[in-house]
Amino acid sequence: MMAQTLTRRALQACVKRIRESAYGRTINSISPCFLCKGHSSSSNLVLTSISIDITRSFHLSSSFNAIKEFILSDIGEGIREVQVLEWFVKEGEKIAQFDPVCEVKSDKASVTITCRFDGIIRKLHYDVDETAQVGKPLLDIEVDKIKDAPTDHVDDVEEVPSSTHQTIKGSKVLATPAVRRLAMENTIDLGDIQGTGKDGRILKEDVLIHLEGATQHLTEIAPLPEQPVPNKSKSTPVSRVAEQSPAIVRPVLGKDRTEPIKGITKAMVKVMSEALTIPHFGYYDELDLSNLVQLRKEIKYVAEKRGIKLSYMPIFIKAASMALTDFPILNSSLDSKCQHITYKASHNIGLAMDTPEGLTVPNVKNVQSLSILEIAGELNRLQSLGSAGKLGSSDLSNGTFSLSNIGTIGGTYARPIIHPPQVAIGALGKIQVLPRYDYHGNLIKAHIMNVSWSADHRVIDGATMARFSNKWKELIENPSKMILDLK
Ligand code: CO6
Repeated sequence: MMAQTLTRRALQACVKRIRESAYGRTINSISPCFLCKGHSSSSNLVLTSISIDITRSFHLSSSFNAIKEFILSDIGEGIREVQVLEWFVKEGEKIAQFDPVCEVKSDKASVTITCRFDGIIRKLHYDVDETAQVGKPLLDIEVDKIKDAPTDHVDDVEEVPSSTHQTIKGSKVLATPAVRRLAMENTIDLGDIQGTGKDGRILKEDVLIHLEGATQHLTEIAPLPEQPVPNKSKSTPVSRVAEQSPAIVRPVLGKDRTEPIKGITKAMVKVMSEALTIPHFGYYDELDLSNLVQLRKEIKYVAEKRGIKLSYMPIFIKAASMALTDFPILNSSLDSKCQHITYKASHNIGLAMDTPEGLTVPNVKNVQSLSILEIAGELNRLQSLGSAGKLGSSDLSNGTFSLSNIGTIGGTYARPIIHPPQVAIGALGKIQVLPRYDYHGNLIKAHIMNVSWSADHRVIDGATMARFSNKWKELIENPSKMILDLK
């Protein structure tokens, strides 16, 4: 056996077979013919080189009894919980590092979670559709005890320069800068936390669990609001007719259903509650789209030939970007304390999208440097992802201005709600053929669309909104004027 040589490929195959057969059970002996069966002996790689692997495989199987909790790590963007959409694994199944485990959906995007260990799935902590908590176990894996799972808690593998070690209560607190930042942002003293990482290192999960414990404690001690006691002594006067006629009892068909708010609705609750703090003002106008309707008829087929569906939306979006160039304050964001306004360099124009899961607002990035056809292509991509419920967080984040084309469904005017931290949004009504007078006073058929703007009155005034709207309207009503400034 020692003298036999194998090709590198064959060697890898051997190791793989040993691992596979050793996985999850105890191997007491490995015979040479098992190893060498079917392999050529033409290479210069000596079999002894895999003796370590054999031993490792042997140990791997014999020590497959450490159950490790796979904690759902921080996904970022302040996401604290996710909905489990699909499991890719079953209890009792073997899994390897980086294999996909499940798909989860936050209020922002879908994410595929991959495994951090080699092992056997022992327990899935959630059913499909249940809400999984960040920082809590997602599943249990039986792992190799001797293998130190290197990618466990990716954040915590980060090296911390010794100078950043903080001395609390006479002892060093081990934590990565990210964990320290998280603790600092939540005014948590790291000395109060017992680290569960290597050598007592404090992990992000430890901070989150500590934080959650504190929140729970607060909820527990908060007094319940006093309920008003109904005054039974006062009787409501009822008419004699009502007294005499018996109440009509109608059969109840079905029963009430209460379900948790989740997914996109949850995001809507959050964003709209935040938007309530913004003093909105509205500005409305009417546009004659007759020229644009004619132009789109002519260019729609050209786009189609290039595999792109061209609706009006890419033109509305491009015109908005061109107008924003003249009114950059409408493409800005306001900080939560209203101390600073940031003029955004990119025109990332969000569009309200009606998807099977509800309203979502992906955005087309850097519209200022895209052609109308490129915007249309991007819109097509976002629409197909939206209808499949697969929009990613990069598509949904960093929008700087928004448009909502509710006219595809119906309606004329609307009152759109600003998507914080943005400062303005426009809602577009249905394009209708209506009678109007032309420049010479003749009655004509016109394609009319209404626009309803909402802006944050803390930083935007009505005149600015009106001037911006005029500029946008001029471009939409006279699309040939757009050509001059198209980039
Ligand atoms: N009127 C009439 N017809 C229209 C309009 C308007 N305003 N806009 C587009 N269309 C046409 C469009 O040209 C297509 O016609 P064909 O090209 O001849 O097939 C057709 O309607 C369908 O367009 P489609 O939806 O495919 O594409 P479009 O690029 O126009 O819109 C979208 C994309 C993602 C904006 C749209 O699909 C959508 O989801 N709209 C609903 C948005 C929504 O739910 N907004 C409400 C947010 S909450 O704002 C809010 C204040 C409240 C009301």
